[in-house]
Amino acid sequence: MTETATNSTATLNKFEKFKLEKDGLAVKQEIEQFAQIGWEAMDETDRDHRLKWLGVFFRPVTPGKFMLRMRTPSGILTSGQLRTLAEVVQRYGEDGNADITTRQNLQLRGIRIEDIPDIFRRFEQAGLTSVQSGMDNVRNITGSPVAGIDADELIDTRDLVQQVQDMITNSGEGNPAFTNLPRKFNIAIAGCRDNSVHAEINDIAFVPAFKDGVLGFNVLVGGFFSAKRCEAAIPLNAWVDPGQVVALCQAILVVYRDHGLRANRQKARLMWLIDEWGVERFRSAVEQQLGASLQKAAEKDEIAWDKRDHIGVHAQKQPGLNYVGLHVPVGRLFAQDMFELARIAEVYGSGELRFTVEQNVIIPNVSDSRLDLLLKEPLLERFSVHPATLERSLVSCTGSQFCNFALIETKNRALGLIRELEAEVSCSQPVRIHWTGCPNSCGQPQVADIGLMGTKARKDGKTVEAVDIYMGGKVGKDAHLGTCVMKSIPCDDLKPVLQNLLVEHFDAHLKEEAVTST
Ligand code: SRM
Ligand code: SF4
Repeated sequence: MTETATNSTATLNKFEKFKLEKDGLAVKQEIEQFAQIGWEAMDETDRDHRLKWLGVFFRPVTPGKFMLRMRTPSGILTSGQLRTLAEVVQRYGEDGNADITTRQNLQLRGIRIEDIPDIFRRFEQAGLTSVQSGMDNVRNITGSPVAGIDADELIDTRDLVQQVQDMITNSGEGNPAFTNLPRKFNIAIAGCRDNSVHAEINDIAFVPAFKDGVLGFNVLVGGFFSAKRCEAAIPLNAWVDPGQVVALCQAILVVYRDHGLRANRQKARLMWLIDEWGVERFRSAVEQQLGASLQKAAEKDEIAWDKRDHIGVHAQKQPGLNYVGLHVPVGRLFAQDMFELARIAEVYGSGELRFTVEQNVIIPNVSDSRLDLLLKEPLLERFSVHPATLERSLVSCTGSQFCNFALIETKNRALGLIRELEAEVSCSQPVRIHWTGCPNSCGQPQVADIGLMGTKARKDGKTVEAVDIYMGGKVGKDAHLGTCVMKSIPCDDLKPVLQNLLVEHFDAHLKEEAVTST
């Protein structure tokens, strides 16, 4: 890493200092020792921060019970891998469960540090990795959840996503070249027509585009959410052939690693560097690093559809085969659910499963003749192929049950409230309601029709859990971010407010009203 004028050692924040003292990935060699001494005896920086380079997250809310964040490129797992993860949750996860995340990924909970070495051995045998999934690393790389099976896809992005992950993580071994970025980093590759990865909110996004009759990608850069600022990605004015995707990611990461701003963690995401330099200078620096000129962006991209949620039964591009999208309420899974999903994928499909950024699961490759039986499986009573209209599009971050940044409880409240609303309001169209427990925006309220961001408010002289309300997020074609329209609504007062919004903006009717008017 070179030191730029903006990044002199004197101005380094405490995170930059501890990264310089010892690379995050170094804890890989110490994991057996941590397991022996236990979490209470560990050095605090190793425990609270550096372990995240291995995907192991200390949870101050449940001290001693860690969270394990996997990497599942494009959200794809085999049934064998899911079974391994189910065994980990069942055997090692005290009060364990798992959550499907907003990056098509899985997080396991209730894990003890004593069990990590054994768990990592199991991961290795199963071809799984959790490396570099937290802190100043590149997060799980998202791709279309129906890549390779989508009847209307343009580019099958599965291999590309895997190759980018392999480049960044040295095929899961860990790669010191990219373990000291200025901040977290998100990459998405869309080969579909509906932008099913939320390209606009990634630091680098590839969207399909034709240039002179050749199919490749236009490149967007700098999209991010943070507590201080949220920005949609902007065009890099570059078009690349699929064969250049890995090299371009590498070049951008090197430029960001070596020149990204490090003084203030609230101003360290890629967009801040692009702001400081201007996109032209940034593009030139990337070209220099790449050792080649970038072609100008194609005039238009091929994102022409509204975003699909992939729930239900859909014919694949392979004749006679279908993918079946199951709705997993707020993404929460227990070990038994994971075993069942693995079994179902094997019995009815090809033994593959895929997660979506809406925190749901897809079973691909189900033949026409097996569909009826699959649809009768008891698990589908809870993980439905035709969920209730409002619950269908509900997304929620972790919230205060496990996350110490949270200002409110999210998942349980989100589910409880949506079921009450569903009983009282009839809505003919899905409304994408996203909950996020604090301004970090992991639940992506800015992409939602109605986004709910946790905050605190005063009510009757007391501090209570509340939300700021966002509206206007558009996904798919012409995606753009929603904005805050109401502030500090106490959660206890939220139901009538949401009812009004649904009636006024989404053509919903109060059920009582509907009955009296007929
Ligand atoms: Fe996030 C930090 C959970 C997607 C922005 N996020 C956290 C931590 C690690 C905080 C912590 O240590 O407790 C949360 C872990 C809680 C837990 O126990 O589960 C957490 N983030 C999540 C997940 C699990 C939410 C979910 O329920 O799905 C998502 C995991 C994705 C994955 O598999 O890797 C998750 N986080 C996101 C997204 C959405 C996305 O990527 O599309 C964002 C906004 C997009 C972005 O990053 O630009 C997001 N998370 C943040 C931020 C704010 C980043 C910033 O630049 O300021 C933080 C705080 C930080 O990094 O300092 C954060
Ligand atoms: Fe935690 Fe806040 Fe992210 Fe929710 S949005 S998971 S509360 S950091």
